[in-house]
Amino acid sequence: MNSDSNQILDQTIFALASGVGKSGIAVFRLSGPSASDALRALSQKQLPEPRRATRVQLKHPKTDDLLDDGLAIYFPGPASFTGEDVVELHVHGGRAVIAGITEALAGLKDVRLAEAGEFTRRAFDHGKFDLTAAEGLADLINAETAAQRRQAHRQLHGDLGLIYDDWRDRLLKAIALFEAEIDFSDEDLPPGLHAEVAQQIAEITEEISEHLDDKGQGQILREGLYITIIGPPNAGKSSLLNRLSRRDVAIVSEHVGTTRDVIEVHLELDGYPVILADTAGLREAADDIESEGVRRAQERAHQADLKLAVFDGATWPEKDSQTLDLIDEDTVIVLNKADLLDKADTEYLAISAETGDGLDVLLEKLKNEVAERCHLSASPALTRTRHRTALDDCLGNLQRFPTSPETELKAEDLRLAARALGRITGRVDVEEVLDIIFKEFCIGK
Ligand SMILES: Nc1nc2c(ncn2[C@@H]2O[C@H](COP(=O)(O)OP(=O)(O)OP(=O)(O)O)[C@@H](O)[C@H]2O)c(=O)[nH]1
Ligand SMILES: [Mg+2]
Repeated sequence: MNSDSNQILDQTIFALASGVGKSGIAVFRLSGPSASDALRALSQKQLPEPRRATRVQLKHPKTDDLLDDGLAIYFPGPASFTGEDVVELHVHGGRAVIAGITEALAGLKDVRLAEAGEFTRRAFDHGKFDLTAAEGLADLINAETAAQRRQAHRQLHGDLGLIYDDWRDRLLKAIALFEAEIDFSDEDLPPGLHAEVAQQIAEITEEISEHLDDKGQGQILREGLYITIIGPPNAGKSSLLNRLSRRDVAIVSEHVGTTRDVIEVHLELDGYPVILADTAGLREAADDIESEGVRRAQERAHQADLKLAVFDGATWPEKDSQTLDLIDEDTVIVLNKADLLDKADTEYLAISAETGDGLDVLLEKLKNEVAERCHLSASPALTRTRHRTALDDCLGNLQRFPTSPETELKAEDLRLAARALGRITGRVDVEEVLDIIFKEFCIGK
């Protein structure tokens, strides 16, 4: 996007806000100084009452051609989504209607098609919300499961931004105290200031560390939990993938070494998003292709949040070393082909991908494991690498603070830490420190 935002904000943008393709109703949204003029041009009438759905006939301003009969809503700025004048047109969702209105709007002076994310960008530019809320909005639109939706709502409503802003505010206050120490002689300042700054920095450091030490739950919930099925060839891994996804996705055969590529399916387990992957059977490969398959299987196993190791009940108690090597505390182990098992094994869960035996128990176990790894915690969770990177940066500076040798360097540590936090919510102006000094202290007398 062009960064010359002053010039950009003079322009009025529009876009089809509803999905593409035929639909009962389609919604166009316009935002900017000419939004109301555009509505007048198409409806050939005075503006409707603000925020009230009003029936209008929309005509092409040049040809007078009737485009559609629909509803218009006018939201005068700043009380609108973007903070600018906004107009919504609700029309019939036919291709020709949409094409006609698009063409009519694009032909108006100072009106152009919006770029991706531009409405939200304008809302941010007008202080409607911070960056984390904008990201929450994007997540809400992309949410596929109930838990993702809840997390996105929370972020959209500013819960996450509040935490980051609170740390930043407290940090700015600590900076103000610290700079006061530098700038003013001891007699002018209350005693114990130095200890107070150190104390506050220690508290913020502790809270950020805790927030970062979240095992990636929020991020896993946003992006999906990766479960990889591993095991020796022919154990029934592909059969299990098909069972769990209730689809015939992967080829199943009695041939040893059927699967070579990694096959992924997206599932929802108790509202949590899961990406389940089937992989090649682990063994000394017979050819180059299988060997590549085994390499990919191992790579996927290492990247997985959770592994599902499948042993073959027909050859039990044989356990191959390649699968054993990959098993760790993030692994659920099952014994497939329970129907062929000589005698029950009490150590592992026996299932049958063919008959469905034991699958409900396995599903229950998987749900618990998934919930543990991406459950919606009581406090808003870290959801993006962008936030994590900035928080790591902030924490690094805060941790350096106590050991930095000079006052000037210490002040710089704090300023960098505050700037890193500001990057998350989109508040980068550290000059605010000065305001705080004057507001809170009246040191200037
Ligand atoms: N009796 C019995 N046979 C099963 C069961 N599950 C799978 N099979 C059979 O076992 C054979 C291998 O199944 P697959 O699902 O292809 O096994 P795989 O682990 O994906 O095998 P590779 O892709 O070669 O590593 C097929 O003939 C399946 O029909 C089961 O629970 N019981
Ligand atoms: Mg397979």
